[in-house]
Amino acid sequence: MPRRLFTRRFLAGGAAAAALGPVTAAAGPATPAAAADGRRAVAAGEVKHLKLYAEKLADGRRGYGLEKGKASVPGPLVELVEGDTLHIEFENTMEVEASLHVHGLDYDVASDGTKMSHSSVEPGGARTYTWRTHAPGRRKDGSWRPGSAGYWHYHDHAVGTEHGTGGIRAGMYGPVVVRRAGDPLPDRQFTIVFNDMTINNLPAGPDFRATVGERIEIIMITHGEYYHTFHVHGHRWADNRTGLLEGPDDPSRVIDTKITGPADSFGFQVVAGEGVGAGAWMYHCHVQSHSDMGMAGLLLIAKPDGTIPGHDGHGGHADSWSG
Ligand SMILES: [Cu+2]
Repeated sequence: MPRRLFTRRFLAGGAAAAALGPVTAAAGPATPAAAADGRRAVAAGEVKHLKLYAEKLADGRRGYGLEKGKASVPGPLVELVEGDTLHIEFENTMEVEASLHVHGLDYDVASDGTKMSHSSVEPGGARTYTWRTHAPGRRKDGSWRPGSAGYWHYHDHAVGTEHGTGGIRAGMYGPVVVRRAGDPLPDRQFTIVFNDMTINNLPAGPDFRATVGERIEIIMITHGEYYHTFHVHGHRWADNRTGLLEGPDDPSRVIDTKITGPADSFGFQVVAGEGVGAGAWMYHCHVQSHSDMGMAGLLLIAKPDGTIPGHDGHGGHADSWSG
């Protein structure tokens, strides 16, 4: 059952990508050649609108959704390019006060989404939250102002306690990607959230599917009470804003594990199976007791003919994805 819910989450995320960002490949079929086609983010200073519902799911989890009855954990992926503004018409369908609080973007305190700043929403109520983004540039004093680009996230800040601890624990969180003009666009995007001892509030890590050669983007967020070590098998990335090296002299450290704590987020792009080929490539928390408790899943990277070496498609984690 949780796997079914996860599948719905993935579709919702794809819909969000199509509605909000320049990336439409996230939800649709991608070809192995797509990673090499050089698609890049374009800055257009767009003003975008989104409807977002906070809902209680049938299984007791809570989440955000683009349509009523379609809430998911994690919530829909929000994608912007530096210079974009997003107005979110937020509706709280739940029996308790809820909110929407974002990391990394610009917003007035009225869009802070906390009880302490009086910007949460009562049961059955609605509120528009506005998120802005900006490109980097030089300040009048000569210092350099960073842009908004990055792998960020949003979450509830009101359910359960003054700080939304119960909402986050129940699944009220989601990914935000802000790109810089010229950033390469991915073929597929996967959101992985370490929340206490779960991944995406599931009893065992969800599996993700891609094809060798596709440019996949992983958005990694941490919530809850614990620190974790995120690790992917067979793939490495640069420990910088995009996960990609700028050139031969880029000093960014290349890694395949990253320590992450509550409310951290990062992301990166890799070419699926580059130099290692298709396979059932694990990703997991490398704190050993955490992986033993279920914090492990698979990147199922298929050959162009759809087969996955070393993976039994009739058992194990992949069942929810076949069919
Ligand atoms: Cu862990």
